[in-house]
Amino acid sequence: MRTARIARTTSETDILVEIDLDGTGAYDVSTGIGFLDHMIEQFSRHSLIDVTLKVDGDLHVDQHHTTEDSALALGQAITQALGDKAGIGRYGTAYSPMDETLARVALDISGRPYLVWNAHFTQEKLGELDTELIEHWFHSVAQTAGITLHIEQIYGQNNHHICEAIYKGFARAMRTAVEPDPRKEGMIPSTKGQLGG
Ligand SMILES: [Mn+2]
Repeated sequence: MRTARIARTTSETDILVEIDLDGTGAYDVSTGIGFLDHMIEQFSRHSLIDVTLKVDGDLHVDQHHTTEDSALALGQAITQALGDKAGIGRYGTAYSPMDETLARVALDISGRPYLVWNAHFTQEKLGELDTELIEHWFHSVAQTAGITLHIEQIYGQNNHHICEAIYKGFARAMRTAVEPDPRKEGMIPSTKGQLGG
């Protein structure tokens, strides 16, 4: 079973995350930030990874800890559920259109965390979410999931579309990367013999 459950409590946030990499895209997300919930729900639905994510964070301070820790915990769960990564596709790429916007996401579950971010928001907020935290969310998930993650907004104007196209592209690229490849039959997809970084 490629599942994981992480409970993580700090002085800033109290988090529970459960995932099933071989799910159906069923989700139960509540971070206290509506727009962030909407994005993580898109991630689940389009990756087919089941995601339960409950965050009780210090939103009276600001949204930083809640946003960051939701991504750190989700990434940690992905790492735990993948185990030794035997038999997975490892790489994923998606072009993600949404109305006037086109985003591209390319990733490698390499064990080497890296974020290349080439997207720009022209609004300070999407709903209640500070848009500067979106890049930070992807940086954080890349760190704990061990993903080399390249995200590009090729074009687009509407900030909601830009953000949603990126999350959906990330979801579809992750779906490809975590999917078992029957031709690999339990092989570690690296000539190094490991994908631990
Ligand atoms: Mn939307």
